[in-house]
Amino acid sequence: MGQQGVHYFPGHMQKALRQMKEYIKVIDLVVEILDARAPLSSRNPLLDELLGGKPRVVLLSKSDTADPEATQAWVNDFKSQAEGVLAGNLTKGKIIGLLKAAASPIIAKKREKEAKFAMKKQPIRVMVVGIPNVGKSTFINNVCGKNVAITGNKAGVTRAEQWIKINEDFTLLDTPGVLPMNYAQSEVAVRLALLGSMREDVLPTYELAKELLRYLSRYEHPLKARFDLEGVGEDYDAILTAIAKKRGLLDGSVPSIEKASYLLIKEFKDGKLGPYSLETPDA
Ligand SMILES: Nc1nc2c(ncn2[C@@H]2O[C@H](COP(=O)(O)OP(=O)(O)OP(=O)(O)O)[C@@H](O)[C@H]2O)c(=O)[nH]1
Ligand SMILES: [Mg+2]
Repeated sequence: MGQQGVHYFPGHMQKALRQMKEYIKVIDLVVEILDARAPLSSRNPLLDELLGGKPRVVLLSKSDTADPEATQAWVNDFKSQAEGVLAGNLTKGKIIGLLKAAASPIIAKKREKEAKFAMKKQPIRVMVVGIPNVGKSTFINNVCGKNVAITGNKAGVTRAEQWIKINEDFTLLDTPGVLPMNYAQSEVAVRLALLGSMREDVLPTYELAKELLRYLSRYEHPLKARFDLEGVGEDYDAILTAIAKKRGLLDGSVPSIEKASYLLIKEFKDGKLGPYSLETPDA
């Protein structure tokens, strides 16, 4: 991998950051969503700056696709940095109870103030932030109990902010995913490409697949069952060739390492390979 950093900052992100700077003034709570498979790489220091001292709940999304031990370690790790830390599968189960519990001190404070000044009860305003594809819109749909925000497994689905009133306690603000401007460490960009949070062409597909295999090699037999890799060994080309054979991915009559690389990355992104993480707090 080259030593050069990666620069990637589309115009809509610049605009989103500007608008979030305005909205933050009226926000009571920030929910920062990070991908549980790489919470550190999916943190955006630009957002840190912008959010200042606002109360924050960190939510590790896609925990169903991450190594449960690593996720638990991350939850403990983030506890000192936020009002609350949650982890979950945003496509299943009910998140609203968790959000309520995490936000209850903030709601109580607001109610106290409203009572003191005989003001009408207002929902707290919650801004949902994070880099692209971590599940911001999915979180909002989950809390809302119906599909009000568009979602999709690629970066940049949400292009503009959207307020959504949930109930008398919550109004949520969906925001477009924003990435840091530069990645001094291209390793971070590689992880984000593997999560589908960044354009994939930071590296050629084959190189990216090899990086993924390197991450997975921390786990015992990570792909054996899924791709029938009995006796294939640890050589990356041999693994990719076996995957190509298993799935009938050919170039003419030859197993295609390129197509296998693409498939492997896609399945990881979709969380189909198994619960594997790219980062642990102790690494
Ligand atoms: N397995 C799994 N998939 C999830 C989870 N949360 C979100 N997804 C999927 O991840 C993809 C991205 O979700 P979105 O909600 O569109 O992400 P976003 O953060 O709003 O993305 P942008 O609008 O592009 O910034 C979708 O395919 C979701 O179905 C989760 O907890 N588990
Ligand atoms: Mg979105």
